[in-house]
Amino acid sequence: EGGYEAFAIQEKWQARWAEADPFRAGGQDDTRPRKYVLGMFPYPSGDLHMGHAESYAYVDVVARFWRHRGYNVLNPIGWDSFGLPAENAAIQRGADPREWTYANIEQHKKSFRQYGSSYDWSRILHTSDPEYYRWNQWLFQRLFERGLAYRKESPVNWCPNDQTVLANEQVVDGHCERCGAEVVKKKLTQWYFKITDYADRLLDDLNQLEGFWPQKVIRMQRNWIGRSVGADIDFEIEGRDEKVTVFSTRPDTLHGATFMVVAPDSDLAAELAAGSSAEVRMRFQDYLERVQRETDIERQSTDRPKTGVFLDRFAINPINGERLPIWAADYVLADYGHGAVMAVPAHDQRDLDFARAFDLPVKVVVDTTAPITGAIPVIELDDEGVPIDPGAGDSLSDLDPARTGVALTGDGRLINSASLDGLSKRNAIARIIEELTAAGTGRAAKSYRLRDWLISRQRFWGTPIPMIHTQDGRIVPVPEEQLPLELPDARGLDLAPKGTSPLGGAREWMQTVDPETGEPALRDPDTMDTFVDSSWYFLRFLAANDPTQAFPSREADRWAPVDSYIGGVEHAILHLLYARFITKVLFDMGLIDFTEPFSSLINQGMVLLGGSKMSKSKGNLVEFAASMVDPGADASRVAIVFAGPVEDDINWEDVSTTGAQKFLARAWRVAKDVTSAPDVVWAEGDASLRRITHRLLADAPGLVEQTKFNVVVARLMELVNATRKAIDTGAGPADPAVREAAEATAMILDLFAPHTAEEMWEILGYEGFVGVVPWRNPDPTLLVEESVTAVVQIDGKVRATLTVPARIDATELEKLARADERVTRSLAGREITRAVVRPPKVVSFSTH
Ligand code: ANZ
Repeated sequence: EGGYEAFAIQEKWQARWAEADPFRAGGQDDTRPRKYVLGMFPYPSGDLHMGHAESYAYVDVVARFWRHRGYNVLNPIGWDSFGLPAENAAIQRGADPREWTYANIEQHKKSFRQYGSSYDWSRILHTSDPEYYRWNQWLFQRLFERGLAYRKESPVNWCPNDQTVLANEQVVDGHCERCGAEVVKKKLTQWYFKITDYADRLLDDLNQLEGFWPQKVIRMQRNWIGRSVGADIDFEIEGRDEKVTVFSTRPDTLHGATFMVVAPDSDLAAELAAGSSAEVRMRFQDYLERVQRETDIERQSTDRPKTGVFLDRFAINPINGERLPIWAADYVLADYGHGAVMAVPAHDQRDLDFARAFDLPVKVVVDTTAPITGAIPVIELDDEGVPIDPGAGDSLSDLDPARTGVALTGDGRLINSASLDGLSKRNAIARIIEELTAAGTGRAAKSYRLRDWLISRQRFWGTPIPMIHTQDGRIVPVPEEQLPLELPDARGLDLAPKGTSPLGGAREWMQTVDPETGEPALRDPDTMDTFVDSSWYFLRFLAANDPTQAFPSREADRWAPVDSYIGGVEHAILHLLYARFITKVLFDMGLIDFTEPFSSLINQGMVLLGGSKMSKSKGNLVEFAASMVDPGADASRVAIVFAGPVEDDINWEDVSTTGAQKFLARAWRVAKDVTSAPDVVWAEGDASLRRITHRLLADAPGLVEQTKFNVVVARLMELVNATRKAIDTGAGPADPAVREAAEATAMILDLFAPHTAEEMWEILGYEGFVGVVPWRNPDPTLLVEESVTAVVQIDGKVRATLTVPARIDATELEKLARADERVTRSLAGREITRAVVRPPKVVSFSTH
């Protein structure tokens, strides 16, 4: 349609917003309730594309919505600007990572302004600014004081491509989360944050997020933390003073233990082998070398043949004094539990596979055919969904695991277990823990999959670790008045990855003094994982320019936690777990009064082109910046939001930007055509158009809160079409209902196409910004639904009639019918065996 100049409208309103700054969050004197809306901050790479456009469109929908609903909204933007891509790009170009980073940030800022995002631009932060990262250093030192930051030597994940260590969370299926290279193990001394101290709270507090975070993310975090509940049991070892402790989730099966297995790469295994014959030592060495070449994934895979070495050493079962041969085998991992297990082949599949491979005894101690009264039957399923628990009807002798090769993992009654005989699994676990505790040979225990967070990196472009290594071997914090400890100039430094931090090559920078003795000392050459930067940035926005503190607690109490956090599901564990951890630490320090950082989380799907995720490396990218010119910011946003539910992936090929352009032109034209004055009474005019307008005013808030943004756009399209019809063939352009519809359209359209909405608002005769006008309350008299009469039949006879809404659904109608007093009276206690429901008019119950 002629006349609608998308690009000119866009530029006009951006200039006005830049001048008036209408989206700055209200200060302390602002008495409106608050909402903190935040999009996961971008990494300043050079390839902003439609995937980013999607995420930031949703952020703006939510921020604008709460403003219309009368809230004081904080919606800030910043950049996660340390990290490897900048460093790698700089190495390729022989440039300074700083220059590459800040040039990209400038480009991003321009794009976000062109997109019409309603940010509070006064709070911008970049994590690579010394004003920001000095507070990372402050945080590190606080964790250090609390014993939550420590150094240890252990086998770590090493990315041979990026030449740096990685946290467990950054290893995906054995590969580097960032570059895809296969990760290897290397023994190194590194800095860790003690996230494992918080494992229980990180797990238990997920319950609070139930219903507010996507189920999938909650499940992934639960699995990642991986808490198992059971017992630690101490075994004496012949010829060794100290006992060996094993962790078991099935201490009830202790009588069925027939051997012990230790992780070949544990200190314990080496020690046990060392105390054995020369031949055993040799065989163990060979085996160990072989195991060290295996990945954790290989070791945990259940379908490969079991391997191991008998160490010719023996453990004593604390419950019955039996001698158990000790083996080293790769299916036991050194860093889980205690790196040793009591093997119960009858009831554990891995142990059974091993026992069958090496001809070790199998002793059944749980009769899984015995019924457990009062227990809810649990049917375990294998990967294909087939029940693995041998069903009732079989007798125990038919199920002998030694013969069938299938371990009996189900519930049942204990046998061959002395005092435990006859008990169910659950009761037997409780009893054995009591007995072991009384004897001092065991205790209730938990085990976690979660490991401490390895935070040091051997790369340049990150926060320097604020610690000093003294000549006499102490490690002490850089004195606080010397913070920020700034990065040295990158020029003249060799940034090429070589396995040690480039900062080590900055001779002068490395030299410092021991703050206690004044003797020469060295700095720590490593930098922090950038996930440290992003673990608390949402708090820095509360006073992004405050040089005196990381964040003011008073502002945190006012604004945080974040009400709506929006971003990609790729952060389900990494960033979101770290931010939750640091939040709890800050709570324990008394700096904030909440324990979860993000009250609700929205994960958007991906934007695909040619079936795969847009990316520069794949060359399938529609550039964010280019989309601002064609089809324009508003049309891009509308097309993306309309393309489907928030959490679904979008195929860019299926997205209709022309459809969005046409819709926006139609909406604009409606505003143009309105001929009544702004002071028209909102209570008159075409009743059917009014009903459509008011239904949308009533429904849109709920739809937005349920993130059904695409439905709101569809309903807006309906409203624009209905208004067009009223103008052309109905009440005409002067009808008050037409103005009312056009105004409501502008106000709601602001969530998706703010430039067009502002333009409409101006055309409709208003001065201020539509972006800040309060939501119009729907007129309840226009929302009354039509009602109809429904009949309820029982066994073919009409027993009751009900007055119900015309749009009632089957479930609701059946519920009303069942609850009706005449119906219950006619049933006289008989049971309904069949219900046929045809909304809105018929419910038919049968009782036989
Ligand atoms: C005896 C037993 C009998 C076990 C039985 C299971 C079933 P989750 O649930 O993953 O925590 N285990 C303990 N430490 C291990 C390690 N470092 N590497 C490999 N396996 C290890 O598993 C806990 C169970 O895994 C423990 O309970 C132990 O085997 C084994 F019928 O102890 B069980």
